[in-house]
Amino acid sequence: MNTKTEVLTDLELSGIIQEARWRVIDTVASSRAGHIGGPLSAMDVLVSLYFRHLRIDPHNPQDPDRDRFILSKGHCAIGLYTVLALRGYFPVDELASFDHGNSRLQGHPDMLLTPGVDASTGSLGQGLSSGAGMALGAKKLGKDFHTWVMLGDGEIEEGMVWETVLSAPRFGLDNLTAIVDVNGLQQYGWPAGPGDRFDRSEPVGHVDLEAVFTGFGWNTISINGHDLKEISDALTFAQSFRGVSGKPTAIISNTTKGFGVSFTQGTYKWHNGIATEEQLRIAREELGQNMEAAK
Ligand SMILES: Cc1ncc(C[n+]2csc(CCOP(=O)(O)OP(=O)(O)O)c2C)c(N)n1
Repeated sequence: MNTKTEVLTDLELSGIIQEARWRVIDTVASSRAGHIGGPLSAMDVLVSLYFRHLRIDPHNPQDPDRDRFILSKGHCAIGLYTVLALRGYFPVDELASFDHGNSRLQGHPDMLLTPGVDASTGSLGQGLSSGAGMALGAKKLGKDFHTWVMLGDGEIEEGMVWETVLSAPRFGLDNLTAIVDVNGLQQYGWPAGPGDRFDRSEPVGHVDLEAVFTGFGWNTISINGHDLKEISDALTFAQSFRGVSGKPTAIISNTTKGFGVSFTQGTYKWHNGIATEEQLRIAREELGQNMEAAK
């Protein structure tokens, strides 16, 4: 397998991340569908994974020895598709077909359609157990690949997540890493309690996820999910545990929803949304995209 990944500087990686953020906003606007806030909060980690850490070959997406990646928060599909396209799994122009009826790029990832998608997701809460199954399969088959799963902090309210958090250490899955994208906001803010469903922009109470995962028997690392060095160190750390620690690893990635663009960041209102022409202009400028090349 060609696992060779070009060595990119942080500056080069930042350039890819900026372009990816722009393409998410632009694609969602032209397709008039998709999500913005979650893909943008996760983008630094997604690009770091695909351009620095995953052992993959975009020309051979079904290689049995490849690392696996599951985007458990499947509504952020446009973020994953953008990174897959930029990494060479399919032409970047194909992003324009996002969420069209006959497209390979559906609103939620479909492993049977899209090169590079390892699991179909979208019903929140299921990706970690699929990942644990893949990691267990690797152990049973004596394979050396690593399985990575990205979850949303809203998503982890689903009970099935915790069944896997409880059981993965028992199976010694040190080849499994869960990355929780903690952007502090869900679809309509943060649920506040009975009868209080919408328009909550602040989390209620604080869950110490580092203590919780550690208590369940995981290696746990907390990072700023927009800091390339912290991301890189955490992903390297997680990889280094494989075959050694006997424990799965959780990366608590603290991020800002909609990160990188002034009008999307820090608000649940851009969980999804269609940018106007004026907002597209602002986003393009703030993300440093060449005005001519971008349109
Ligand atoms: C089982 C299930 N329930 C509800 C939804 C609808 N839904 C889509 S996104 C979302 C909020 C998710 O929040 P979070 O996991 O924090 O994602 P992010 O903020 O990163 O977009 C919800 C409730 C779903 N996709 N699946």
